[in-house]
Amino acid sequence: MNGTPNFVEQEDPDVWSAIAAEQERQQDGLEMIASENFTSPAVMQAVGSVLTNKYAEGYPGHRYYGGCEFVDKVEDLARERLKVLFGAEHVNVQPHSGSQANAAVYMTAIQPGDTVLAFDLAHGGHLTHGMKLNASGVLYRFVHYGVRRDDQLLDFDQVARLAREHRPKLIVAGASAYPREIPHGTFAEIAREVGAKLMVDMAHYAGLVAAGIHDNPVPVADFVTSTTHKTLRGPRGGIAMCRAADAKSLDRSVFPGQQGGPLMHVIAGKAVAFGEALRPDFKTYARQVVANARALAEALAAGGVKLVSGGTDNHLMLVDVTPLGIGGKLAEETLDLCGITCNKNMIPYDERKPMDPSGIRLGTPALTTRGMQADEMRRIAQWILRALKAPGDAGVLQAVRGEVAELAVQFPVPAARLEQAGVAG
Ligand code: DSN
Repeated sequence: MNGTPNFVEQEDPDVWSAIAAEQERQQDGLEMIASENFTSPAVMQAVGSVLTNKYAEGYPGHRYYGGCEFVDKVEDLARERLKVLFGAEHVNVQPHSGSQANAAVYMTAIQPGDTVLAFDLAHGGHLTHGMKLNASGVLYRFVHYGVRRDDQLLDFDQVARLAREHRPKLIVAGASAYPREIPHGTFAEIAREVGAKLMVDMAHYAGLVAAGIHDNPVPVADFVTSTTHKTLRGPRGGIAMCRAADAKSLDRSVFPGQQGGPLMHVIAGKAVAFGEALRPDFKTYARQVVANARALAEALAAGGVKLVSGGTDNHLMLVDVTPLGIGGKLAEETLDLCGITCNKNMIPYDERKPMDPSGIRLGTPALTTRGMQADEMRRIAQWILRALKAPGDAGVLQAVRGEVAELAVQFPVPAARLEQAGVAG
């Protein structure tokens, strides 16, 4: 492969310079956005393959275009591997994103105007779970449950009470900023009691489920959706799963319900990623993600910040930075200056505004992919604390930036392997 010409660089230096700068940013900094990860070089090559040229509306064996024999094979590989990974009866690998996977399940399970019970965005939910400006909130009548004020854990008394009061057709479980394992069986019991269907959006923790270290919602939920690019470490995209009885209806809701032609190059990347997640070393990776999150959380808490729910048992934590006398916006900007990327985040019952909330969200999936372990997490926690305790001190921030760079260089991102092979990353 050495010496493969870089066509982007040769033919479009403007685009290439942005790609190269992003590649450098990913290598030189510490990516702690909980929903991000680094795919393998194999996934990147599959996504950058000739499959991007192919239209394949329909499903394997039933396409609206000729010449689909090879993309059929790719989609079948992705479907079969995904079924094995989660023990699902039926899977659909075509959703372009988690949002489209969720929209397809809504279209399958309920009618416009129906009532849905889901996790409040302000407590850690997701905008496709009924935020009023999202299509979900426009089309359906969402009612939201949250976490308890005292321990910041899911309030199942409230879930049950709201379910009995509103008799939703669908209950949605899953979160994008909840640091604890979600007991899907408890949601299933409440759904059964009120005659609702259960959908679990496991986008954030799908990789932990695949590795067998978090509760698998597939046996108890009617529908399970996910993205493929977070802890699952695949290309950017979505998936939806259901029981055999709903298979036809779900497939119709994805295509033609939500989308036209599937992104076959991304589906190839999904197939490769599912293959990787089936290997024993993915379990080791996922266990390390959780161990790293715990080490980071303990070191941060010992240093004077508050953690929502007191800690974490998954890949992320929500850090209330207000005990340090700052808000989430300044915390995000300060860490950015140090080469540590994260996002400001509302904490439950936040009295501050979404654009400058009380917290930041930190995750360990991407750093763990680079090979970092608990020792590195403890060092990073000290840098985070030093920076957040002196946000206006350029000297401190510069010193932290230097230490971040020294650590980063020791842990190459997977794309560096493509670069070494002479392939544009
Ligand atoms: N935006 C994603 C996240 O950061 O959690 C969820 O879709």
